[in-house]
Amino acid sequence: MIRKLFYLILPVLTIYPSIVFSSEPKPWQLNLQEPAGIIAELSTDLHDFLLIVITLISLFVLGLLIYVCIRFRENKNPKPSKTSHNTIIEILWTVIPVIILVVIAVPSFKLLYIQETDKEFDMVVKVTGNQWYWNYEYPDEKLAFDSYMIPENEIKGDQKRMLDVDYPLVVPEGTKIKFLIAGNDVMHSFFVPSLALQTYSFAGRINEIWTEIPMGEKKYYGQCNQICGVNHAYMPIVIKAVNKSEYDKWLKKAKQKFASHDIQKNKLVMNNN
Ligand SMILES: [Cu+2]
Repeated sequence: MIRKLFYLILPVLTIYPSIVFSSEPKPWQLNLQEPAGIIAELSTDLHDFLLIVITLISLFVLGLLIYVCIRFRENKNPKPSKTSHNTIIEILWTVIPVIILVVIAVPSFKLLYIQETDKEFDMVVKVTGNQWYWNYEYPDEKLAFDSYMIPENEIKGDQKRMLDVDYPLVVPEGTKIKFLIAGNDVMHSFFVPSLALQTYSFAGRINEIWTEIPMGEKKYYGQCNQICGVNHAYMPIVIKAVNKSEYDKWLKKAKQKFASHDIQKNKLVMNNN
């Protein structure tokens, strides 16, 4: 009995940590990833609301089509009407969609406003897209490093194929971060679904986006989602949230490890463009 119970719980025990401590796409996933932070939560709410609106409209149109097909079929309606105008219906099919759009606009503009207007951040991270890796820069810490995908034949332990990287973007939990997204060559896109981050990375231009990393140690997985060349599929993004003391420890080590990285390199490239 206990043995049976153990085998029943075993898959849950092995899958559980990856559910709790990371946000990544799951096999056969249908809906959005679990939202993290206020922007992602509001985006998910808007998505769920729109899904209801779209479903109701689609069902209504489908119902009308079925009704028309049956009610006005040739053998039931041999002499078709020659009506070409109906003022009441024309007013209705103009006014009702306008009302629906206004109802959709309210939560949509609210979300846009929050995304664009918040100006208080705990830290700034500059992200630069390259063919085919990301460069992360902490301007306040004078720290920058490259982040490459771990090749399939070098994956160890619970590392995820095509998602884990050698040096993730480490951030402290419970932090509001402003991301400056730049590019060095072709167009890339910085996309982390669970944090609702998605912004183009262009050369010679800086895009801004912010997110709030919630409390809790967790890995947030993302990918470049702008087709950018042969290795487009091999430049994943890992944002690793750790607690404050862990972050300070990491920062100290990283400053030594990446001391040789020339933080000016990206700036020069940006200026030349
Ligand atoms: Cu890319």
